[in-house]
Amino acid sequence: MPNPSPVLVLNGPNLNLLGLREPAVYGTETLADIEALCHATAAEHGLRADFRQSNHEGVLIDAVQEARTGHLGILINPAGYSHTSVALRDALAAVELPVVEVHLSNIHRREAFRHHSYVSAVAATVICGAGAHGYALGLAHLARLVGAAR
Ligand code: CA2
Repeated sequence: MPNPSPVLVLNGPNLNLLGLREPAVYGTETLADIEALCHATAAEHGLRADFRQSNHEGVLIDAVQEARTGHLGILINPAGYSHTSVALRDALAAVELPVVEVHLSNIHRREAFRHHSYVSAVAATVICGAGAHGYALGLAHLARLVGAAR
């Protein structure tokens, strides 16, 4: 396909540290490995992954708002902001695009403060505990939601 439609793949704070620390919790893959997986999976489904990471809440919110013009959907790992950010949740609700939330770890098997995500109520789908493969699952499902799945 010459010009595949973009989906936003957005990664929250500290995910730039993947593979460097806490491999027992988050696996050994780096964020660059996950980015390569996302590019390959998106291409398999006729999409293009616009892959980003930020440690800053406002930068993530700006990216969500900007996705309204030109992106078909959003795959997001909000990381620590899952459990704290009403503002990120509001931005995702306002953008009116299909949202898939992904977590590497199973947040429900971890500390109680990770059991609630503000994002989940505005996500079509939530995937957790599948490690990096969760991104591939999430993109395949997002392709279905936006009508691009093959
Ligand atoms: O399991 C996930 O994907 C999380 O979204 C990861 C977040 C955590 O706050 C969520 O509860 C669940 C943490 C982001 C990565 O943090 C790292 C910290 C140290 C080393 C490597 C990654």
